[in-house]
Amino acid sequence: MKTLKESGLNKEEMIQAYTHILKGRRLDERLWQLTRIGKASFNISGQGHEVAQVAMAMAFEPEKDFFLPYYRDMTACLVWGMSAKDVLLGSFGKEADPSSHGRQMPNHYGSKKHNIISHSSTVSTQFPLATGVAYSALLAKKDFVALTATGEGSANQGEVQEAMNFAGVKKLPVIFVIENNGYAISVGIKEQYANETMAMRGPAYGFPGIQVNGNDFTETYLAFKKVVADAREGKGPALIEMMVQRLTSHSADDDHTVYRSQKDIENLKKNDGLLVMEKQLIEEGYLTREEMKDIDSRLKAEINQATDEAEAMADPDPETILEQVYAD
Ligand SMILES: Cc1ncc(C[n+]2csc(CCOP(=O)(O)OP(=O)(O)O)c2C)c(N)n1
Ligand SMILES: [Mg+2]
Repeated sequence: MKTLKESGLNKEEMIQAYTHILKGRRLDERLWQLTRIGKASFNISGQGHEVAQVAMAMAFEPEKDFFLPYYRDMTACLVWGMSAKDVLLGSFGKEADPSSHGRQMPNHYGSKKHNIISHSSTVSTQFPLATGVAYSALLAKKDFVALTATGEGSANQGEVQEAMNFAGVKKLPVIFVIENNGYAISVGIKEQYANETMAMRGPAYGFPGIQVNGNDFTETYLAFKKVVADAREGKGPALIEMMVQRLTSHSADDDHTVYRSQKDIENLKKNDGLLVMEKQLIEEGYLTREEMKDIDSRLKAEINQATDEAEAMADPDPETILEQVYAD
């Protein structure tokens, strides 16, 4: 593992990174609770992906770069500018939900204001869109970069290969990410792909493919810093495979104890990226346990308030159901 200091981030930025990671975890726990008390229809968690997602997103410039996330990317969307309330509005299906005005399922994050382009439930369809966004940067001679992510199972969809191939041919400023958590719902990686790593598919399309330990904040952050700088300079795309863990069931609608042993689940929890990061922060003198507790209390209060505010907002009017869905 690399030290946090090696990231080159200053103390304030590192505490900001930790705050995003913890906020992602606490907000996801709230979304999960809402499904259990029947107030939200669905949730799909990024628990175990948060460290990697924050390291990834912090390497971009959200004011000008575009993010085309997948359903587990809530924590990265927080770094990109979405608020806890924005996320909660989507889970409650409210008219003010910035992702789809309550028309889409929860967790299909989007925000016009924050350059986040919402995706379809058909996995990986965001990949060709990201290639298109990057192509527009080239045609308009702008220096923004597109970022898109998907899971390792979904990376086997045909359009992922098409998107990466075209981006390679045109040397487009797009970073493709595979968040490899070892499972596609209940299917393990041995049944998903035969190549040794997912990262090795990058060179097959003519650009770098890098595998990182997603629990290693610095390794992940530095890998992204390099490929984002290269993409901005016109050197073309990159593929980054982040090795992460899915600490929960696939979604609120399945039970992973049916296809994972109790021992496997316990081992995952022991290697939880949040705990790894907390240990590093203490050892390297960024934060004390007390200071972490204060941040946690502040985040819990913020999320409680955001929950109350979002819940009190108006539901969509059934008469307007086709608005916000189709272009006029
Ligand atoms: C084209 C398509 N096939 C199947 C599904 C159903 N589905 C949704 S998520 C998922 C598993 C995806 O696994 P992975 O890509 O590894 O991502 P993870 O959920 O593990 O992050 C499947 C099969 C879908 N939404 N779209
Ligand atoms: Mg997976």
